[in-house]
Amino acid sequence: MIQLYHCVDARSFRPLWALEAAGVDYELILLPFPPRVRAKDIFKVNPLGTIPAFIDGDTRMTESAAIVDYVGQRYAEGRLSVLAKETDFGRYLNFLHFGEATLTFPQTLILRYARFEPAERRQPQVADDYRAWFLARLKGLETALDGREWLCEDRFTGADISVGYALLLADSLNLRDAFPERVAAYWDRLQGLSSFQSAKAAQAKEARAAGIGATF
Ligand SMILES: N[C@@H](CCC(=O)N[C@@H](CS)C(=O)NCC(=O)O)C(=O)O
Repeated sequence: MIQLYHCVDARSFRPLWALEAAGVDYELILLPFPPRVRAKDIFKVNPLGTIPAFIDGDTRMTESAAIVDYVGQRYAEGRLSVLAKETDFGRYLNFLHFGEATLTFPQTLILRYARFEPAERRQPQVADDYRAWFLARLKGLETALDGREWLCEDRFTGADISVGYALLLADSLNLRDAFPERVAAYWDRLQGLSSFQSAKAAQAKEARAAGIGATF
């Protein structure tokens, strides 16, 4: 069975959401954050010590957006992935990567320098600068959502999961009130999806069982 190593609301939420959307069986292994320090067995499955770690037979993957596309192509019969023959193929790839490379990266600097580092190493200026960076990049998303409910092919796809996770993280960083109008409505739509809610419920169930609290 597929195994997913995950921390509450971390990037591994992307593959968890994709697995729920695809309706595939999987084992969820919930770890305290950061696993590199608090669950060192993670190094046995991922030499980086990071999550996600995703195992499907001989396949091992550690990039959240790539796993979303893998699950889509292998287990969701092209519903979650946009195929090369479809109109929005390029747009799909772009937003799949935009979610991680452009929208999540600046938030990791906010997290690190405003929350995770000990008080003497915090850098309020860095956190402020990357908050502004992130919000500026949301303008691209606001434009992309003009006249569209979902990012590609008029259906919910892995691109929405990738970008949607970045919005989840931003919400937990109290940036929700600064979302532009269409982005805010899109984030509400994403949270209303049964796949989003079942992914949240699956992580909450495992977190309770393992006695693990919120990450952020
Ligand atoms: N680009 C990778 C990043 C993976 C990553 O850095 N994961 C974070 C969690 S959101 C992590 O494991 N951090 C713990 C650490 O760095 O010790 C992805 O999209 O999956």
